[in-house]
Amino acid sequence: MACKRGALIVLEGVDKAGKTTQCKKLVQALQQSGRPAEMMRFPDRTTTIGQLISAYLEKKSDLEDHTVHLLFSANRWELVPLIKKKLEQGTTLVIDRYAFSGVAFTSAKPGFCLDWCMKPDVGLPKPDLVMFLQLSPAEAALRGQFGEERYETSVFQKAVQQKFEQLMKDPSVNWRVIDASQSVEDVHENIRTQSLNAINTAENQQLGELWK
Ligand code: Z5A
Repeated sequence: MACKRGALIVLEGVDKAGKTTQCKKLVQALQQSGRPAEMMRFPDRTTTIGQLISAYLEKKSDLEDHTVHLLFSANRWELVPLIKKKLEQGTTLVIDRYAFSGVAFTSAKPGFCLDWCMKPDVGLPKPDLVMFLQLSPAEAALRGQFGEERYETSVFQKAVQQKFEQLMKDPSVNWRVIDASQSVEDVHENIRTQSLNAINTAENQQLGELWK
């Protein structure tokens, strides 16, 4: 009998919402319950393309806005063969940011529309579940100051949040909004429950194509 595929689970959210913390906890919980699971993150700064992106985010280099958008997308596409292989092998992938961040961050810049920003990511493996970790700017501020990287200002983050809200209206994507203001454990419990449902459903479904 062919093995059941793993689920593609994405965590999105505003700055400091706890995405990385929760991705790690979810992978650990799934593994401890005997389910194969691994974490990935975008941008993946380890590849050649990822290093260009990393230098841009760290403000060590400047890139034209369309160019960097396409690089973020290319960074996802270069990992697609690995993503598909892992899912086919039955491993659930928990991904820290995906195409939704790509669209929300670029379309928050002047002169960009959602439609153009979505195009390069059309056809990527479609997540079985996208959880948006919701946190108010005031609560995020309690978790520390913004860092030094590009995009880490409250004005820009507010614009990004509005773009995420537009993206979440799309019924073709299985969105769940998670209250990220609760304790790490309470947020985890919510995420774990949603993820187990998605894993069970994905077992009997073909992997979809995003925005197609
Ligand atoms: N970007 C883009 O432009 N285009 C794209 O296509 C993609 C990304 C994929 C990558 O940043 C940047 O690239 C990002 C979007 C853009 N720019 N910004 N801004 P990154 O991935 O390297 O880093 P990040 O995603 O910005 O990380 P983050 O948002 O700052 O953090 P987080 O992962 O959401 O949170 P955390 O690291 O788990 O937790 C933050 C702190 O809060 C930490 O001290 C925790 O201990 C604490 N924490 C976490 N949960 C809680 C709870 N529940 N209560 C209290 N404290 C908590």
